[in-house]
Amino acid sequence: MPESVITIERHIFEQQRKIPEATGEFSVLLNAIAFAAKIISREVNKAGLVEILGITGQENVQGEQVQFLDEYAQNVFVQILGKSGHLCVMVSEESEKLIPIMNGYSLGKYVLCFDPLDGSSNIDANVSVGSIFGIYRKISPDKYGSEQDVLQPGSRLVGAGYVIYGSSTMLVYSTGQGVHGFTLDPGIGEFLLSHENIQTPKKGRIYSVNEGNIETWDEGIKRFIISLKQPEAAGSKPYSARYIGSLVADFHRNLLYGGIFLYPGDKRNPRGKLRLLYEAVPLAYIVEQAGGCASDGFRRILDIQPKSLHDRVPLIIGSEGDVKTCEKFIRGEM
Ligand code: FBP
Repeated sequence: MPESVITIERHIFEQQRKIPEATGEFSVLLNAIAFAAKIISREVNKAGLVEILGITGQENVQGEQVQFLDEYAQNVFVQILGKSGHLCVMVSEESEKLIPIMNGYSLGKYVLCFDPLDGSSNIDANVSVGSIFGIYRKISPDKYGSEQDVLQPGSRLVGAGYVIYGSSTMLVYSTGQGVHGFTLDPGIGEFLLSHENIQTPKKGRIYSVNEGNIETWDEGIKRFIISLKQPEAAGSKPYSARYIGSLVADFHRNLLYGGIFLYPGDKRNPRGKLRLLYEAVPLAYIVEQAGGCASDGFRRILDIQPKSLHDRVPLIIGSEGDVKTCEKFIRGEM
């Protein structure tokens, strides 16, 4: 076995060793997330073959149709992470209320915010989907976790990441010591280190936005997107438009190649569509660790104080140079 083969378990353990006061609890939690991702990946990969495509007929707290795979992924996270013994409470895109730890299972000092299956409206078309997660430390004195423990600004995260279920399944995470990507080798069922210390280019060549909404955008965003199409403004040749409509897939591509993803607020939804706690914040943590930026056009995403579990936030995320330029257009400075 070549020395360079590093499993995610070993990597997490080596990261832990760099923190003298670490107890190992956090490592167990991260490994539980990797285990949940393997199970979800197995179902996603064979989705076309088994009765798991399509909708349940239920609507979630966002008013969206719940896909069978959404429900499946939600249950996998709740069962595996809820029984890990290291969480005091969870919040998910698929649950209106806080998810308490099941009776009979020990409580831990961490809080998990997650989107079990992001981009799920793309599943039936076999388009890449993902899971997103963010981890905080418990801050409230109560035995059981509470809203106070969940409604913390992203700057208090102790770790975050996402899983992309695409041509291969990858788990990308950070605990504040760089961003590392692991590819699942289905043959041995192991996440192996494939992208160490990911750094995103300072400026990209790609922009990702649903231009179908252009008529409802503010002037600043409109002018920014138009500027990316004008070679003289874009610095040489125009930026390329790439939009999958699956946040994790769009984010992951831009993280590796450089570029900017936008889901701005608009006249219909001034707060945009994406959720702060379990979509924008974990990805903002990752992009900043990789040398990029994330803002709502005016504020750093990680500085925003959440007010409720399912807050929405305009999201502008990606290469530093592109996000900063976009902010200038939004503020009318360009
Ligand atoms: P969920 O599937 O988790 O609700 O995610 C929302 C999402 O599908 C993102 O993945 C994606 O970036 C966005 O909505 C696409 O929205 P739109 O179809 O309005 O462009």
